Amino acid sequence: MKSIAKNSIHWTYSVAIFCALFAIQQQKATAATLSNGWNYAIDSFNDGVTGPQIGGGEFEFYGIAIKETSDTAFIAINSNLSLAGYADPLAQRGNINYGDLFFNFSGQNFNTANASGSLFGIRFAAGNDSGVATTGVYRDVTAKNVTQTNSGFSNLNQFNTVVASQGGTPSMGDLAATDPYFQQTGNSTILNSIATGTKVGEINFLTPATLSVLGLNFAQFNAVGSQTIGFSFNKSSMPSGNYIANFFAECANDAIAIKGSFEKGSAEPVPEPATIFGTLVGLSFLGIGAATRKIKRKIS
Ligand SMILES: [Ca+2]
Ligand SMILES: [Ca+2]
Ligand SMILES: [Ca+2]
Repeated sequence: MKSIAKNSIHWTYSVAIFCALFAIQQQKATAATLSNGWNYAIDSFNDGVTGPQIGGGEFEFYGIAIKETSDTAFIAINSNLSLAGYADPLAQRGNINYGDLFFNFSGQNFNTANASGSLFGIRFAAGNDSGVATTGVYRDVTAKNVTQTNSGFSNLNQFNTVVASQGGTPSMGDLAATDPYFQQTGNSTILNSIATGTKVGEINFLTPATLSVLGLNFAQFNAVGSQTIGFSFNKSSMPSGNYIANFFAECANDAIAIKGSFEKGSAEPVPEPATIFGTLVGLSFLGIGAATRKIKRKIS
């Protein structure tokens, strides 16, 4: 009797655990598109605006993917826009390029995070109109509008309206085209370039061959833009936790946002075991019990 009861309890627990795991898997599947460790945000394939052409032109963005190891983050972009940008003598610096890539860990919308200077940013296009001097990872970032000086859209509502009126489907990758995360209306309200920031790390460019070895495969989602741009950076340049990342063309002729999260990196400073031991011995010698308990909590 006893043993049957035990077995039945065990069985009940197993089912409960299985259900919990199943629920977690289900949640993951809807929250992110994961493949070979890459988290993909696939954009509309017909919302890039290239003059009168809607979809498939020079400004079509197809997707962004992000992967991480314990200390490195990898970014890959699939698009028709080259890293040199689209030559245009009327545009600032003679080309319409990629704006900068923003990361927002604050849980607030883009403008609120921007107002408090809590954004992170990556300048990856050396020829764009970024307000920071060199490519790399920046913290305490504020963002500016450069659509005005790159023959671009004044606001997102204008972009969405133009795309839809020509039979395209506007999309912001993991966000709906009209998601209130970004301001939709107003004059020159698309903030797509770093205005100011503090440099905290470099980026290293990756060839398509290296990205392939890392398991990247945009083609499985029919994302077949002519350009695949990739780079990596040390995760110690950014916080861990959930983020929304996004980038626009300098004219806002296409844009993508991706939802993801970084795990705590091994490169983040952790206290040296010897130091902890020394501190604990020191503190107990002084008899500061409460302080010791506090430090113990911090360690665990
Ligand atoms: Ca697109
Ligand atoms: Ca430009
Ligand atoms: Ca888009």
